[in-house]
Amino acid sequence: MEGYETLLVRTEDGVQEIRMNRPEVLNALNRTLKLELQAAMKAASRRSDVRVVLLSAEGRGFCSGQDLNDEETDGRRSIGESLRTLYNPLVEAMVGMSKPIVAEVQGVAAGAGMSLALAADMRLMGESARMVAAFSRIGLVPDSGLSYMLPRFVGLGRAMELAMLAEPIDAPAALAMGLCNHVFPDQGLHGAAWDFCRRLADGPGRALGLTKKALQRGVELPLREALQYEAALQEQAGHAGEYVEGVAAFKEKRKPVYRSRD
Ligand code: T3D
Repeated sequence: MEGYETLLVRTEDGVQEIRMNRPEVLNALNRTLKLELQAAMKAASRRSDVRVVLLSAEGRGFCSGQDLNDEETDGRRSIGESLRTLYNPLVEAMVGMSKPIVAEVQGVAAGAGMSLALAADMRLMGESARMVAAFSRIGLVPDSGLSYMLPRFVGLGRAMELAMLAEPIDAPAALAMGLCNHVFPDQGLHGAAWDFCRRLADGPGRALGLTKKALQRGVELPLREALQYEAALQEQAGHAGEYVEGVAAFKEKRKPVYRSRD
């Protein structure tokens, strides 16, 4: 375990679990949690023994968004400033990290909590989990990347409805819309999330980091530029030991080994 006030962090088998730990408020994001998440993501990015990040949460909810008791809510505070200094750097640290991030969503992911789940690269949900774009319920607009992510996942029309009506999206619906990758029984979710992350950690870490970049850019770029970007990334991957090992393993009819297990 590493020393944070609002996070529990442990690293095992190349996976670092960053676990939000304010269960009494369904992991609402107070200032400390936002700063610690930002610091933990940056630290995970730097550590060579961390190949995959699992973003999880303690208690019955993943994250209920902004802590509505932590800041003034009388309409005078600059929420823009709060986003620019606390939320946006966190989302950018996650999206920019050249390692896979998996969000394990149990219970509710609401408001900025849903944004954090969508900022991860993949999402696993418990069967009773739900996402709520709760912003409009309190007279706000989608933030922390939700306005960017949601239409990319579900299309513009659906995103409008989800953001405006802020109805809960249950796990089967989230799966059907592409908002999550897999749904597991609630009791088995955490074990399944670790197994999923271990499989990623066994993969070619450098190539997976480049894959993340390629797909992120792929949804933005015109075809010709996407092809050029792929070629540039493949040039990097093709000069790395992982490629040599992958091809050698194929020829020797064995499983490739991409990380040391000591
Ligand atoms: O800086 C900025 O402000 C900009 C950022 C904005 C980004 C945002 O995230 S805006 C959206 C903020 N979030 C919300 O509006 C969600 C508020 N919460 C809820 O609507 C509900 O709590 C949930 C739908 C998330 C869950 O409902 P339920 O029935 O499962 O649980 P509950 O009983 O409502 O909550 C349990 C406890 O957590 C409760 O405390 P208590 O009564 O047991 O002492 C509740 O007050 C507390 N809690 C839940 N959400 C928050 C919270 N406390 C502070 N802030 C919260 N967001």
